Amino acid sequence: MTGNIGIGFEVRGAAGIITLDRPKALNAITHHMVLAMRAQLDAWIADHAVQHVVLRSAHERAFCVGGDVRHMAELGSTGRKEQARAFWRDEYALNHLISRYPKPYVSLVDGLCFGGGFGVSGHGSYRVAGDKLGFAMPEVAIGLFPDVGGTYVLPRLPGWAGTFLAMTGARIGMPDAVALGLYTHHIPTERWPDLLEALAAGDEMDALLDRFAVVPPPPALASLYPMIDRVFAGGTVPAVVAALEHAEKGEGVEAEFARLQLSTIRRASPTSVFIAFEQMRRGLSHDLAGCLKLEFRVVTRLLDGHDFFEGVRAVLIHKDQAPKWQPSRLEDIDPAAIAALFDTPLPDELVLPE
Ligand code: QUE
Repeated sequence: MTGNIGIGFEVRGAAGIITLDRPKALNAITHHMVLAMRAQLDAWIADHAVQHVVLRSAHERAFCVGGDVRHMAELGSTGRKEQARAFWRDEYALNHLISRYPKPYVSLVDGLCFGGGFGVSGHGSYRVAGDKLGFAMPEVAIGLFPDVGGTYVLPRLPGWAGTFLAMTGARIGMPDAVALGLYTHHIPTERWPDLLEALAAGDEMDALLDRFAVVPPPPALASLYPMIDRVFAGGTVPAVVAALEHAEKGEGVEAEFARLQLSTIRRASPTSVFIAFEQMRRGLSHDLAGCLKLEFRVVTRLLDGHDFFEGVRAVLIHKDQAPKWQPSRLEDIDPAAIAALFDTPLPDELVLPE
């Protein structure tokens, strides 16, 4: 059905079904996949046979681990930055279309869902989490930042959970992801074939999802959210780091959690950590389109920088996990330079429909 292009489309009864199928790259989204998905979604708007849309993965291990950043880094480092920018332009426009799609749009998400995988699922009207969901916005680890509308979604999560997820790239499981509202329903993965059948039969999506949904187990982080809210409310990156340094001196699960988050933040690109923090500070003042427009400015500027290429090299290509960031320390980041990444307009800004 899906051939070798990484994505397949099928109309089954009342359901338009999109299947991500690029197993060797854990469904990392290529420019081709973005364009094919866009064209199909546009066509299904006027197709009266299609009552609702379902996005799923062909594989258990991953829903989608993000955009095809390896290829973007290659394009950017070999004189083809405009091709890389065209990918992000089209990806963000797809994220935006999904947020305002005129038919019910549900993603069935199990396994890994990172970055760009959230971009094609998280803005839809319904988001179903399976048992083995692993959600993260891990871009700070590769010198990027939590884009695809992360600027919009993450600061709107309860408390300061979004700032925690953005600055650390922490991976959370299904119960936490549902508790935070990233997903609207938990439906056990073994029930998905029946769910698809009912969607194909034309059952109304809202009632159907409620009928299949079950209550998730307690979130792993439940006891830590009060601490997360205290620490990540810090107001500046140095204040958050100082709060974590204070918390790690204690004992028990909170100190252990603080140590883990500190080591994660210190391994990440310092520039990316500051960008992620700035996204959270600004996101509440913009709608999704405004947030995506800011992200397009930032990603464009990062193509002229160092850390994105170094991060992809160290984490995804050589896998030495030893990126040499520039600047290398959080102390060396100039907040004004970070603000300028967001504030400086481009000659060719991302333009999205009203
Ligand atoms: C952060 C990311 C990505 C990531 C790892 C991060 C990302 C991405 C991939 C990825 C993984 C496996 C592949 C591939 C890409 O990893 O966006 O092609 O085979 O796509 O820490 O943002």
